[in-house]
Amino acid sequence: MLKIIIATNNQHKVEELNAMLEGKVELLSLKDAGISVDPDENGKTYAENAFIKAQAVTKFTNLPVMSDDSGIEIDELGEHFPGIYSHRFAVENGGQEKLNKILVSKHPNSKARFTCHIVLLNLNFEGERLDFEGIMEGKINTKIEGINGFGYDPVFVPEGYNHSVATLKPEEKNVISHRYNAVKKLLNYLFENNKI
Ligand code: ITT
Repeated sequence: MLKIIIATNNQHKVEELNAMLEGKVELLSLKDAGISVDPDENGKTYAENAFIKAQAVTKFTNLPVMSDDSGIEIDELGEHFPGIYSHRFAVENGGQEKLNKILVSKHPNSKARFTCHIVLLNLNFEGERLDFEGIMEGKINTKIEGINGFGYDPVFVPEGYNHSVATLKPEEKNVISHRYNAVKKLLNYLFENNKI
């Protein structure tokens, strides 16, 4: 089975990606591969940051490496914001739980979207780069809701739904999420190129 190292320190991402790729790709976490890196994500786009994270890991392995850079954009906060700063924005606002409370009280119903950008390096040859992006549209909730998922999930209501992502079971989130929409493109590519 095709082996790919996933260059993330976020265990939630590893679990979601594993569930989506199960049986098709053997995903190795940094921990599985015994690699420890925390590169400076100083890019200006999801794509740049995803490349920085994957590139940092290629130094330690000959296996293909994939990374996921993701974030939420909340229209009432400005264009593409917090976007690539989603993690930092939570830290600067006293942590994710505190920020989620602020968001539902100050920006209920604001249009919002999640984006996930996946970069896959060294699949067929050294230096090869492949990019896949997925989006999930929705809005900010009027209240904190649900305990599943992570990050902004308790405050994000996907288009066509009445409740937050955190109220969905993993198997329900994993067929509508921004991450799934990116992984779907990755899987199509791997299938069409006889890799899986
Ligand atoms: P790595 O860089 O090690 O992959 P990270 O958590 O720092 O881990 P990002 O830089 O991509 O990852 O930051 C993405 C942030 O956006 C993340 O911390 C979450 O707060 C949020 N986020 C991304 N995907 C999400 C999802 O599916 N549900 C809820 N929040 C999400």
